[in-house]
Amino acid sequence: MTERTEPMIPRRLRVVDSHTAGEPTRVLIDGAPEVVGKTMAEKREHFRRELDWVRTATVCEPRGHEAMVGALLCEPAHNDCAAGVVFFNNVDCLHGCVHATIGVAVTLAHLGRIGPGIHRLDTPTGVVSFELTETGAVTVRNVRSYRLLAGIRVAVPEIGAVTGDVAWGGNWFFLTDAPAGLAVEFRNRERLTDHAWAIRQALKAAGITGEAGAEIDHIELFGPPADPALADSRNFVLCPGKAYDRSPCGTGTSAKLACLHADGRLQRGMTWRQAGILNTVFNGSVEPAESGGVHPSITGSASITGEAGLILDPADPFALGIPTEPGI
Ligand code: PYC
Repeated sequence: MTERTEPMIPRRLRVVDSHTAGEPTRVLIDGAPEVVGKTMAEKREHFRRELDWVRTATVCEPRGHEAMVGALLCEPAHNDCAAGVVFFNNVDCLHGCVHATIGVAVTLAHLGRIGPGIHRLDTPTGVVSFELTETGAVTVRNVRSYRLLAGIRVAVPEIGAVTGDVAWGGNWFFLTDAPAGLAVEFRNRERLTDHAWAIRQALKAAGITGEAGAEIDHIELFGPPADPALADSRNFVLCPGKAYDRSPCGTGTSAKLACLHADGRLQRGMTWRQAGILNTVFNGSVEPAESGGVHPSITGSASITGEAGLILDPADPFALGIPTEPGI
């Protein structure tokens, strides 16, 4: 029988906080145990299996909150990358995360580890490159994004039939219009949450998934922009832990770009301005990918909001955070 050893829990984790278009990112820059694996996907699995306490201590209450996304900096699997990164939230690891990639870019610049130019980041969904400009804007060239299913109808209890697309943008999304009478506006965030959550449960009950049975854990609702001079569309994105994305969601915008391209509505050289629930905007464009779908580029910016040492006091009953139930 193999003996299970208790994890060595450090007393202090160093983090840099930022927000990208309103959505927070907490970058873990020091103190966490090493994540092990030959690929970033293996490192993510090691983190999920062995180091879940790092996730809960970093982004769950009492130090974090439901909307906070964590990014653990680690050794990249590809040595031409500036860093490796594993993204996580209040309930689990994410596959990819574009707003947090922008947060990581601005954090690395804040720490003096990179300057303006093009850099590569190793992530569990593949190598992502980003360009940091002198003004602090960041353009992320995201992983190949594509629409898997178009015009899928799902029966949602107490709502009725909802039709939408299933697409990959670095996470799995179901994209649909918000219903008549439910405007995509901040004041409606609780009703939008309930609506999106009901769709997510209905997709699960109907066995509608992404590729290889992957759960569709992000729901994206669309409505007209508040100001058509500033944006082409406004979205509300419900994330896996039932927090809504304060930003327009970069992987969600990538999924949207893939659908627009598949519908012939967005070509190379055009810009799609995606507003989020706070009316902040990501600019998106596409390069068609050889194997189908697109390579999206997403431009946004992030502001540093803090630098801290998180203290993990063994006498604190909540030293490792208050875990959120995945099923909520
Ligand atoms: O920007 O890709 C994104 C994202 C995913 C979840 C929260 N933000």
